[in-house]
Amino acid sequence: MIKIAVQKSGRLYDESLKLLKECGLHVDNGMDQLKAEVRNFPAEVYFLRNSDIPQYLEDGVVDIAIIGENVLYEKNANVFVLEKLGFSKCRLSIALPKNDEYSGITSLEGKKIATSYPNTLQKYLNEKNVNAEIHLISGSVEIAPNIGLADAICDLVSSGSTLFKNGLEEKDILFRSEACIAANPKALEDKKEIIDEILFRVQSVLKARDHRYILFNIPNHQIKTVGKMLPVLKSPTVLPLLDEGWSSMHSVIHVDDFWKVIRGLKEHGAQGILVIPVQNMVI
Ligand code: PRT
Repeated sequence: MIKIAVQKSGRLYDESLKLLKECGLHVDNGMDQLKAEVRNFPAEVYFLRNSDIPQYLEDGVVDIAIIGENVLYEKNANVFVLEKLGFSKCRLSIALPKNDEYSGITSLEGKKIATSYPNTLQKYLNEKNVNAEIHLISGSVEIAPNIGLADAICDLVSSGSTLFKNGLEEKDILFRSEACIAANPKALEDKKEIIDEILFRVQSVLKARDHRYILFNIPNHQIKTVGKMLPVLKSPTVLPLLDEGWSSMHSVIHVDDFWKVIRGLKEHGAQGILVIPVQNMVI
């Protein structure tokens, strides 16, 4: 039995449960439940506060967790990051009122900085040999300069709209973060097989999200040329059509190549191009 922690409610909750579901884990979670059984896998899911997860993970109360890297770094948790998950991307940044002078972190020498991330900020200030006063706030950090509580803030930014609404400007990035799967070091040894199984499923789901299955009809004389344009896993599948002189080609492409490939296919006479999401990808 493996114990998996996810955030109880908040920004990581939906994507975490979606990922577990796509990995084939059916979580029986009801409202306000702290713990849920997984019906078809030897696992229990614990719904915890994001900020508490690093400690539970380090203490071995849970074996693995879906958590923001920023929280692990802040708590200096003795755990292993097994896989970055590509969601809840954000950055921990220094921001100042829009018209304030800033020519690097040394501009904050002797100033007051409000943050919920004192350890990460202190580490950064130490690296840069800057002495500044850290003012710890647990929420709504962005109002601190407006009410005279601090000269600058150090907070998470994703779209930047909160900073904008509060007349602040992002000046420096300390840390880039995204959701990840992290594990307790002892669980990695004791429950290696089951953790490997989860990781294998997660990786195949993540890979599939980045790829599309495409199929299209192509005149036979273009097969070789078009085949070279497809950045495929091995080699595209080619099947004859009933109509003489035409074939159907099938392939898997990375989303980053998508528009370039589609344009090329059309230029070479491809017709009836179908694009299908890939559910799982095992290479
Ligand atoms: O209560 P609990 O401890 O469970 O939750 P929490 O307060 O730590 O959680 P939550 O749900 O706010 O955030 C969970 C995780 O989401 C964080 O630890 C990050 O890893 C990640 N994340 C991604 C963010 C953001 N983006 C984000 N934008 N966490 C917070 N924010 C806040 C930021 O603090 C600021 O107030 O959103 C505001 C800025 O957003 P933009 O889009 O206006 O720039």
